[in-house]
This record gives sequence, C-alpha cells and structure tokens, in this order.
Amino acid sequence: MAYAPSVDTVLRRVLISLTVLAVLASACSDDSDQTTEVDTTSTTTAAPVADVDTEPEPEDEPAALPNYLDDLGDIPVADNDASLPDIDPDNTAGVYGFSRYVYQRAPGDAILPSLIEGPQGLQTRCQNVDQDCSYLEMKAIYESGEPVPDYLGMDRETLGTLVGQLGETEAYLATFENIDDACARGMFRASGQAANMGVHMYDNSAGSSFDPGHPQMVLFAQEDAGNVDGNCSGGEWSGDGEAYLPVGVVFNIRQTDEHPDAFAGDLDNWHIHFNLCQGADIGAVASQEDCTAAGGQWTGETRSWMMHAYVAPDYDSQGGVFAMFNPSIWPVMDQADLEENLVVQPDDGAVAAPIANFDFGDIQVAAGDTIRFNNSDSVPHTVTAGSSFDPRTDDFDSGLLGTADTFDISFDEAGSYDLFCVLHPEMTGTITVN
Ligand SMILES: [Cu+2]
Repeated sequence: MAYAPSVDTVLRRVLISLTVLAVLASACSDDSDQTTEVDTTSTTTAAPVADVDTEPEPEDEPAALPNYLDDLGDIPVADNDASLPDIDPDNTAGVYGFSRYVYQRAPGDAILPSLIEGPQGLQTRCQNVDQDCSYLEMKAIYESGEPVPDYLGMDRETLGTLVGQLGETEAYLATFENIDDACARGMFRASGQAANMGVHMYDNSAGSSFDPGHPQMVLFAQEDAGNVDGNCSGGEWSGDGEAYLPVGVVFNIRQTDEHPDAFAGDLDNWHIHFNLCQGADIGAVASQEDCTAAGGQWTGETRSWMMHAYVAPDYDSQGGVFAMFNPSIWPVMDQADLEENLVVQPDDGAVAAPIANFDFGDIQVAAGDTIRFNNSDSVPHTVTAGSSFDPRTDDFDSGLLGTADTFDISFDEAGSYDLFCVLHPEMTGTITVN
C-alpha cells in the first residue's frame, strides 16, 4: 500500500480526546542509550540508506543463513505486557490500532512512546476488511452453524461465548436512546467527539472490573463529526442531545502486568496510552516538560487497560468489533482510507514500512523512495533479502531490529524484491517497486 503522507488528523483528535480519560499519571520508563546499529551491508557507500544493486548475479550461491541467536540477549524487551522496553528510539514506529507499540515524534523532536496494544509476542488480530470479524459478522457465523474460520483463532464454543458477551454489551448499549440518557444516569463527558469513535461518556458506577454488560464508557456520535456542542447539565445534555446516538462502548479496567483475558477468545487486544498532553496547543503526545510548559495537563501513562467494542448494529465495524477506530462512525469512510491514516509516518519523506504482528505488510513504493522499516513488535526481527531457503544477505540484511529500531532501504529499479526474517523464517514479504 502506498501510504498517504498526510498528518494523522484522525489520531490527533482521538488522542486529544483520550487525554481526558487519563486519571493517574505516573512516570514512564527511563530512557536509555540502547539502540541497535543497522547494518547496511549491501552498498559501498556510507549513506544510511542501502541503495540496492539490482543487477542479477547469475553465478552467486545462496549465502549462509546469518546466526543472530548469540546477539538476541542484547536486545531490550519489556518486562511484561503492560510495560515498555527500555529504549530510546531514533525514529517513529507503529500503526495505531494495529501494532503492539507506537512511538511518535513529539515537540522538541523527541521520539516518545504513545501506545501499547495487545499482549507481547504474536497477537491474534482479525482486522482485515476481507475477514468476518465485526460483531454482526461473527454473530452470523455462529448462528449459521458453519465452521469457524481459522483466522478467528477460536473454536465454536468459544465463539458462542464471545457472541454472548457481545450480546450483553449490545443489550446494555440499546438502553441508551441518545446522549440525554447518559446524562440522566449521572455519566459525564470525558472527551470531545473523536473521529471514527465518538464522545466518551464515563460511568463511574461501572467500577474498574470487566463486565461485558456494564462497560465504563459509552460512545455517542453525531453526523457533524466536529466539536461537541454541550455537556451534561442538570441531568440532560446542554446542546442538541437527540443528535448524539449510541455507537459503541469502551471498557477501562484495572491495570495488571499481564494483558487482560476478558472477552472469550484472543481478538480483544487491550491498550494503554503514554505521554498524553491535554489542553495545550502542541499536539496530543508530548513530554511532561513540554506539555506543562505549554499549559497542558500531562499524563505519563493511563494506568488501566482499555478496549473498544463496536456492538451497535447500525455501526458495524469493518475493522473488527474490537477495532480502535470504526469507519462506520462519522466521518464515515472506507476502512482502507482509515488504515492509511493510522500509520505513523516519518517526517523526512521516507515511506513507513511497519513490521506489525510478525507481518511485513504490503510494501509498494516508487523507485528511489526510501523505505523505512520499523519494528513495532515486542520481539526482534530482521529485514533480510531472499528467503530462508535462499538468503541473499549480500543484497540487504538489517541485522537484528529490536522494538522501534528502523532499517532504511531504497531501490533504483522497478521490480519485486523478496524479504524474510531470519529469526522467523515463515515471516516473508515482498517489496514492490513501481
Ligand atoms: Cu521476525
């Protein structure tokens, strides 16, 4: 996919809104100088971009598979599901709602962590628009009695439990006609109207445990996806309450070191936000110093696990019931366009190529573009030419990439170039240069 270089206005709005939800601030992990030097062995230049020689080499023999096992111990990894690795990245990394980590550039040029999502290691993600992972789609699969698709990663009984839990959530959501009902129940507004998400209305009576029939927040949205026109006042919405319809819910439960095992199956990848800056005009992610200096309120970490569930039948989520963003909620858009907005793009014109959940993604670039691979996973990977059967380390090989490490490469000639990960040989991909 040729990712759009546009600035992620969707994210910005969402993050601004979510700052309100952050209750407890705490220091995030210390920075360290630990970075991995990327080995750009394929060229004779010292430039950071490996400019690949695309001349065929008819007589060359397959290179030996590099052995990186001895160096694995040098790569920093997180202590548990709720923590960040002890790193100080040089570059941005990640995809909102699709990768384990997101690191983005903050004012003052610092690269800061902004999101953890899902457990460490390989995650179960069903977010492809071609897969049936929305609430209505999974319900239909279960009710049809047809075999459960492999990509759901669960057996029929588990799917039944999940659909039942989501049914409880749907029934709860259906008790709200509009946002006036939230005000009448003593809930309060905890965000603006985040794009493809909605206004977060918080319910203190929900506590901090997981109950599919009583989430901590309900999302309301109106067609004009801009600013909200009111607040709860005297048990009703001060603006046009009838315009705000219930579109989904958000769970916000007590933080544990281990990722929650809440909904049946493993499709629910819960998240934690970091370095949120609210009320300042410097962006939604900033350091404490910059945020405070700009008059904002800084939250180092939302000390909870959060999860969206889009169970309103009229707003079925094509990126899955547990997606962070729902393109069926205003501003309505295609899932593909939404996803393009979620990739954290480098700010120097390089094309982001996130490695997310053991997947290189679909990389399509123009000749001469700088492709910047970034590891958004919790485990190390490599970006290596060829395949495990035919490694072409002389063409390119990143060496070990820890979390948020990057590897730049560019191609002068159109064509398709195979790559794989030395540590996970089943991880293969193709770079298409047009
Ligand atoms: Cu790998």
